[in-house]
This record gives sequence, C-alpha cells and structure tokens, in this order.
Amino acid sequence: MSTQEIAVKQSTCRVCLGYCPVNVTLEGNRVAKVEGNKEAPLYEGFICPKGRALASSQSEDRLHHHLKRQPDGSFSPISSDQLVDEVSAKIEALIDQYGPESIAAFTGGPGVEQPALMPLVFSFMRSIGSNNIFGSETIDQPGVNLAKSLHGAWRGSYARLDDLDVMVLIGTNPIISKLYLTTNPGATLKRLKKGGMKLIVIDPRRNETSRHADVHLQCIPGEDPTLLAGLLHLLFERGGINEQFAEVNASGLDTLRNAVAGFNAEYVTQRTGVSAEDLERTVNILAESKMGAVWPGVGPSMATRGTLTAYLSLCLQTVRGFWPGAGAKARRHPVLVSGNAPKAQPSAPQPAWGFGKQFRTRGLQQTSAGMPTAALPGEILTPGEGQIRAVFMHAGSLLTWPDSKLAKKALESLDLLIVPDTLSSLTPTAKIAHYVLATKHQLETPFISQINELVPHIHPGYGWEEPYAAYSPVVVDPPEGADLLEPWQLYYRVAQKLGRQLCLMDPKSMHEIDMENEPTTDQLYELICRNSTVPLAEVKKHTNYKVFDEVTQTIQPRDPECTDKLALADMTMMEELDQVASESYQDRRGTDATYQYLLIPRRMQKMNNAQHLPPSLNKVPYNPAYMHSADLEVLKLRPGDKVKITSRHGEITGFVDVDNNLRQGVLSMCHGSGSVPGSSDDPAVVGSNVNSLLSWEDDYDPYVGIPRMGALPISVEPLPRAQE
Ligand SMILES: Nc1nc2c(c(=O)[nH]1)N[C@H]1C(S)=C(S)[C@@H](COP(=O)(O)OP(=O)(O)OC[C@H]3O[C@@H](n4cnc5c(=O)[nH]c(N)nc54)[C@H](O)[C@@H]3O)O[C@H]1N2
Ligand SMILES: Nc1nc2c(c(=O)[nH]1)N[C@H]1C(S)=C(S)[C@@H](COP(=O)(O)OP(=O)(O)OC[C@H]3O[C@@H](n4cnc5c(=O)[nH]c(N)nc54)[C@H](O)[C@@H]3O)O[C@H]1N2
Ligand code: SF4
Ligand SMILES: [Mo]
Repeated sequence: MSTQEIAVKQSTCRVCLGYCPVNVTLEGNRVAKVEGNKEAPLYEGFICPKGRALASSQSEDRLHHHLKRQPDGSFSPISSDQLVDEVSAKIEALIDQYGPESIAAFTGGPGVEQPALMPLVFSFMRSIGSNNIFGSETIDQPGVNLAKSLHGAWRGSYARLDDLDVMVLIGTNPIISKLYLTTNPGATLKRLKKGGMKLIVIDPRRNETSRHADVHLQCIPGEDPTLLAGLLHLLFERGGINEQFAEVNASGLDTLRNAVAGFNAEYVTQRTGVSAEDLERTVNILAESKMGAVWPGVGPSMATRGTLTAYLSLCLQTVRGFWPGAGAKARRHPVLVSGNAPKAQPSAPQPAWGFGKQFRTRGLQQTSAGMPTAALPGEILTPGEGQIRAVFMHAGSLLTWPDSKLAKKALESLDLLIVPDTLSSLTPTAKIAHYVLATKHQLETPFISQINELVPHIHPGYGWEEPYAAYSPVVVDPPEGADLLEPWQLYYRVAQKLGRQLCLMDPKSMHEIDMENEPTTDQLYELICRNSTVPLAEVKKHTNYKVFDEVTQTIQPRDPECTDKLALADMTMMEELDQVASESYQDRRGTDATYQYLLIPRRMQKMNNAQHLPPSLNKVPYNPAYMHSADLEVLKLRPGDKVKITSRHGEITGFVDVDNNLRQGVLSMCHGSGSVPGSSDDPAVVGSNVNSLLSWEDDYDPYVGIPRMGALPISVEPLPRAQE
C-alpha cells in the first residue's frame, strides 16, 4: 500500500487535437491514472486509450539532461546553460558565414502539445531574418489550403454538424482520427445519424466511420478526382444544381459542367470500381439534401492530386449551395483568439502561389499552405547560395517524412541539428542530432487550448463548434534533479544571447517580449492571448473546460456591396482535371505484374504518428500490414507472417494481418513506426517504416511537392517465418 498522498487534478490530454479533458490521479508526484472528465461539457467523459496511457508514458525512462553528440557518436549530458551557449555560438557563426537563411525550423506534432512553441519559433526566425519555417502541414493535406485559395472561401464557414442533412467523408476516419468530429466522435456520429443526417463515405477501406455510412463508395485508391468529377456530372445531368445559389455566389458553372461532362457513370464505374447503383444513390442523397459538408482527409491527399480532390469537394459544396445562410448559428466562435463576424457571403479566391520564397529544389515555392517540406532535404543537400545548414527539428522526421534514407542523409549532413525528446531511449531522429533538448512531459507544463481555434484556418476538420476553451495548470513536477527546458525556452534564451528582440504578432498587434527577464510559460500565454475575445484570466477561473455562451456567433447577412464569387473553374484545376480525363489511368496507377498491390495510409487508435506511446498499448509492437484474406490466400500467407514489401523506391520488412474491410488489391499500413534504412532494429519489435518506400520525386504535386504517399504500387513477398 502506498502511503503517498492521493490527489485528483483536472487537466487536458495533448496527444492529439482532440484535447480531451482528463482527470489525473496522482500518488505523490507520480501519475497513477488518467481518465476522462465526466463533468467537462461536450465530451461526456470521453477519452481514448492514448490519453489513458499518459499515466505510464510519464513514468518511463525519462531523459533528465540535454545531450550533446560526441565525435564518436555517443552522447554526453550537458546543462541547459551549456546547451544555450553552444547552440547560440553555432547559430551566430552560421549566420555570419552563410546568412540567416542557412537556419531552418520544422514543427510537426509537438506544436499540438506545446501552445507556446509555434509563436516562439516564428518570433525567433523573424528575429534572425530567416523565412525557412517548415511544418508537417505540407506533408499532410496541403491541398485543402490551396483549394480554398483557388476556389475562394465562404465567410460563414461550413454549417454546424447538427444542421447537416448529409456529410460526405473522403478518405478520412474521424472515429479514430478525431478530424471533423473532435469531441466524442462515436457518440456524436450516432446522434447525428439519429437526427436524420445521411453519411456518405468514399474510402477503399470500410473503416470505423464508414460502418455507419448510408452509402460507402469503396473506390480504388487514388481515383477520388474521377469519382468527384463523376458525382458532379451526374448532379448536372439530373438537375441537382442549386442554380440560384450559384448565380449569385459563383463563377464558372458552365465551364465546370463541360469539364466534368466526360465523367459519365459508365466511365467512372469502370475506373473507380464503384457501382453505378452506389453512384446513383449518392447523387440522389446529395440532390435531396439542403445542407451538407463535403470533407476530404489524409487518404486522397496522399494518393496524389490532393489539391484537385479538395477543389472538387469545394465545387460540390458550392454547386449544391451547401453553405450556411444568415441567421444560422456559426460553426466557430472566437474565445482565446480575436475574430471577425462570419457572414453569408463568399470571399474571392486568393493567390495560392506566385508570391514569397522560391526554392532551388524542383522549382518548389512558398504557397498558401506554407513552405514546402518537399524542398527541405534538397535545400540542405544542395551546396551554394541558399543552402540550409542548421535545423531546429520538432518532429519525428526519419519516420514521418517521405524517403527516410534521403531524410537521414540530409539531416546527418547538417552543421547543426537540434531535436527535443522526453525519453532516454531517443527517437531515431533524436539519435542523429547534434544536440538533444531534454524537454518536459505534457503534464509538467501548463496548457491553453488556443491552437484548436487557430488550426481551422489551416484545416476545417479541427476546432470546436461551441465557444469552448480551457486552461490547465501544471499537474506534476518534472523528475527530481532533472535539468529540462520547454522548447520555447531554447528560442528565448538563444535570442537573448544573440541580442535579438522577440516579438509576438497576430492580426491585431505586435508585442515585444521582455528580453531582460524571462517570462514564465504562464506569462507567455497571457501575451499570446492578449487579443483574445474572452480574457485568459476569465478562462483560468474555470477549472473545467467551459462553454462561453456570451461569445457565440451568428452568421451575419451579406454586405450589400459584396461582389465576390467562388471560382468553380479555376484554370489550373481545370487543366489538371483535363489531364485526369485524357490520361491512361492504368499507366498512371502504376500497378503491373510485379507491383500488384496499392499501399494506402491509415491511422490507428493506439498510435499517434511517431509519438512515444507505451508499446504495451497495442497487441503487437509493430504496425501490421493489413490485407484482405483473399489476397493473403493468393500469397499463401497467414496473419502474423513476415513479408518483404517492395516499391519502385525501396523495401521494408513487415508482418501481415487480415482486414476484410479492405478492398482487394490494397495493403493498408500506418506510418510513424520502424527504423531507418540500414538500421539493425528488429521490425518485429520496432515496426516498419512505410516512408522508406516513398520518393519525393514520385508523382509529386506540382504546387506543393507532396509526393505519392498513398495509392503506391507495391509487391508483397512471403519471407521465412520469424523465429519464435
Ligand atoms: N507514410 C506516411 N507518412 C506520413 C503520414 C501518412 O499518413 N503516411 N502522415 C503525415 C502527417 S498528416 C503528419 S501531421 C506527419 C506527422 O509527423 P511528425 O510531426 O514528425 O510526427 P509526430 O509524431 O507528431 O512528432 C512527434 C515526434 O517528435 C518527437 N518530439 C520532438 N519534440 C518533442 C516534444 O517537445 N515533446 C514530445 N513529446 N515529443 C517531441 C516525438 O518523440 C516524436 O518522435 O507525418 C506525415 N507522414
Ligand atoms: N489515433 C490517431 N489519431 C490521429 C493521428 C494518429 O496518428 N493517430 N494523426 C493525426 C493527424 S497528424 C492527422 S493529419 C489526422 C488525419 O485524419 P484522417 O484524415 O481521418 O486520417 P486517417 O485516419 O488516416 O484516415 C484516412 C482514410 O483514408 C483512407 N484512404 C487511403 N487511401 C485513400 C484514397 O486513395 N482515397 C480515399 N478516398 N481514401 C483513402 C484510409 O483507408 C483511411 O480510412 O489524424 C490525426 N489524429
Ligand atoms: S482523443 Fe485520445 S489522444 Fe486525442 S486528446 Fe483525446 S484522449 Fe488524448
Ligand atoms: Mo497530420
């Protein structure tokens, strides 16, 4: 029996943007249990296994000191002061010799966990004069952002879930990912279905969400543009266009009609593998629905032509007039941010590219989705003016960037690589760093929920539909004797050493951070939220999450002088659609006698990208290669068998498992596991790195450079069974 004091504290899980409210049971300074908080509104006590596992991940082999890589490749502990001194000196020398653009930062998942990280990364990079701020959003769904620029946006945003007659999900699995259904997704979906909402899912896998679908279009991977063009064509044919809405709010209706004319039911059926009856049922539901949402996810984004898929999704939305009108309750409400009143009117298309930074790699450039990650390895490896020599890396890049071999080569060639980590076992990316920043665990830091109000600008699937916000104080102290820094502190201290002034910027104002006296994380949060609609001090008064009803927004009427229109026939998109129509789709798909299967991405409930989660969470420690039993039979494989998976760019060892929810001919596998090529790690223990099968050069998106990361032709060959 423990004699330690037991206490329960309220907090927030920050493993993903679900940001679930949790109750943390402490035994002394040890986290004994993490559970859902039943008193917090909206979530009804919901929590997933990853949240519950925060208890054990907190107490595992923690990294207590920063590490410096020695010439022989080993690591030695160093103090925070030494880390800051040495990193500052190196940054200063690189800037002197090569200029500020030789310094880059990359932020991935950890930006979700640490609300102060992004503002300080931006501020630091601005202070040294470097534009090289990259992030995971350009290897995620950059097309969603580009499509919004090309099509224009509805200033009233999408309708609220409760107002939808139909929801169309294209390669997204909210029950697992929490995209689009942020709070308690299973219960929310059941409620919506009970209320009469129809669900249409386009996905080669009958996933956890499509099991609730009225129509599941189990398409061949990579054929989303064909399918969407077909649905548009059928809507035009059967008079399912909201002409009145389009007349006032959109341009290019006739051009779009002509562009999709070739996508008749026969062609689409043959090409996508979806039956004509299912197409018909889908079109009927769409035509009968007054309000809807057409939402793409990771699936089509990875399958190439993600921008076109996202664009056609917006076109479908607009030709049906599925945008909410004046008087409706809005879908978003600013609490910890400032906001503009939503209006029932379009805002015209904006430039998606053609401004900002141009890179030397494959002609890639800055776009409305940000700096292209696709350019980063090339910009590191190509000598000469513009070469990147130092990277602050907040991600698990060796397991999450396409082409792990190239990622390793590039990151190893840097003069300076800094990677934060929490565990002494170190991630593969941390293992090749010059400096590993030992950082606090999420329950050791305070939290504000502001990011969930900012991300909807990047992707409509995140954020709350209620004016919701939370502040969570520190729950536990870091391990005794540990010398840790929160990542934002590194930026602050290096800037201080270099004599740079850090400024926080938001649309309303610029604020200079005091560079004499280091703020606490809480003080920094006050500054970050200085223009919030509800003062942070007010949010802090509520230990539970709270719905701030007083800032609820209603969609305002259209400005009488508004002449903006949504573009249904952007020229670049129409050209790409024309390519789709005229190409040999078998050639483009790329399967043949050798590469018979298509690899597709997925997410799993008990994994989150490359994050450290307790291996005990999952039945098997690796990421299984799921296939249909009919395919396994042909290959004479049983679940658990070891296989060699080969693409045109690389090979990995994997372990198959059966999933009869998959379309035949498809292999579905999660990313974020495994090791880097050349490593001796056992895939039965660490899993398989699907990114070793990818190449940046393969069929990359011409605008942002995201390569083929799904719908990837592969071969699967049995290997001798693993020794027990
Ligand atoms: N093949 C394939 N590749 C993909 C995808 C796919 O579907 N298929 N998805 C893509 C998408 S959508 C995304 S968003 C990216 C995500 O890619 P990443 O952003 O790289 O993934 P995360 O796992 O979120 O990053 C967390 C990693 O950073 C380390 N880390 C660094 N700093 C910290 C810190 O301060 N705290 C903690 N706790 N950990 C830290 C963690 O240990 C972990 O290794 O992956 C992309 N890659
Ligand atoms: N548990 C968990 N939750 C997460 C994450 C995680 O790693 N684990 N990651 C977070 C991140 S970084 C992101 S970006 C979001 C992503 O959230 P989602 O977009 O919902 O991503 P997935 O859950 O991978 O769902 C992708 C779906 O696309 C399907 N698919 C694959 N290829 C194709 C195709 O060619 N066409 C179509 N139509 N469908 C296809 C897959 O079968 C799968 O069902 O999830 C976030 N939430
Ligand atoms: S869904 Fe799971 S991982 Fe995401 S915030 Fe909630 S409990 Fe954490
Ligand atoms: Mo993502």
